[in-house]
Amino acid sequence: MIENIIKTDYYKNMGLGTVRDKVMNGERLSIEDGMRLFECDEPLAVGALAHQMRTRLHDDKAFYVVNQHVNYTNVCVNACTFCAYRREDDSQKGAFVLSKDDVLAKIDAAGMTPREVHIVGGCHPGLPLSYFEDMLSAVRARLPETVLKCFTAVEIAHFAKLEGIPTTEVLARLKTAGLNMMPGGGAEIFAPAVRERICARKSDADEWLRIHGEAHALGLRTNSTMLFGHIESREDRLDHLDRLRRQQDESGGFTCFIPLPFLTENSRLSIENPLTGLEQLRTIAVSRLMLDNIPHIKAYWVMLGVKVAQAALKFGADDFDGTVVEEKIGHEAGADSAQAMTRNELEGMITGCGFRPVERDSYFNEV
Ligand code: V47
Ligand code: SF4
Repeated sequence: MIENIIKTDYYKNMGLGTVRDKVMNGERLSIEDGMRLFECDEPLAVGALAHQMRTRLHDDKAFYVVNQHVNYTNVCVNACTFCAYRREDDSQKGAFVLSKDDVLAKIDAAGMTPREVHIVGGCHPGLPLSYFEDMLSAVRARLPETVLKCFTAVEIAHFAKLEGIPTTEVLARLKTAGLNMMPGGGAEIFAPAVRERICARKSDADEWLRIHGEAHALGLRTNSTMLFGHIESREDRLDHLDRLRRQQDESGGFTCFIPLPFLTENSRLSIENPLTGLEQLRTIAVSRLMLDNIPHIKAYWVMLGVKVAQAALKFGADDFDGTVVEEKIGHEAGADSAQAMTRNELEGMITGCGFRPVERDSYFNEV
């Protein structure tokens, strides 16, 4: 069916004939091609091209993982204007810092053996690197087979600054303590003028990308993200995707890309035009088409909501993320999705829109 749609002169008539041919031949799209896709009057045409590419890569599979998220603190020195999760200091209402035992208790309370534990938090001013090494060693002892996907590049930069050591040393020490992989958070939008207004204090694009390159050189795979639908332009999104693609050409360790739509509740960042569902889907499709060297696109149901995440599987995404267990960052910002999903629920969501559910590990090996 999809073959019939994209065989027609339809694309030529919309000025997308060359873009269509490049996608069909597996050639790289330019930033100008990306802009044509953003400006095309028909989002379904863009979605069909992205669907063609995801089908070529992954057939009718839609991946999911049995995982658990743990947030160790919400106290953060960075004060990003979009963030509803952050607290100023330990005394502010709702502030928390988990001890190593608290983290273990959350893992025990979930009552399962996750294939992946995703641990991230704010950039707390008083937690030494040894706190994170102890936490990782303890979780590793409790879950010997689980992939520990922890700490964004922004946190790694923060630990290095507090300790007065290079980020490569932080990564090496955390790897020794049990770290297997890094999540993709903190990338936001790379364009400096936007970064200045949404997350002025934290790592800039060069630092974020450099740390991912360092992790890749150490044999740690990482993920990547983009926070969109706030004050950035479509040009900024394409610049972001292009920078990720160039980093991947150099260091090759990105496993997946996660487009995160901005959720507005409890945020200090006010925006004029809230994202439509269609613009979310179009951005996911353009991401699939631009990122020809990143194998997977995650439809993160927590931030997108289950229904948009399901539709995203037809707009280039191939992964539904996971069981999650407890989520704070999106829910503080008004996410109306559940906190957790069971394996059966995830499989039902996937089969419900015509895809084949495939359980995976963090590296996308089928299990
Ligand atoms: O870096 C913060 C984003 C990210 C808001 O690597 C917001 O597998 C929307 O990176 N509206 C953290 N987004 C989440 C993240 C992630 C999630 C799931 C899987 C993986 C992975 C990574 O959440 C932050 C920021 O970009 N965020 N506030 C908000 N109001
Ligand atoms: Fe801190 Fe992350 Fe929130 Fe920024 S997004 S204020 S770095 S917790």
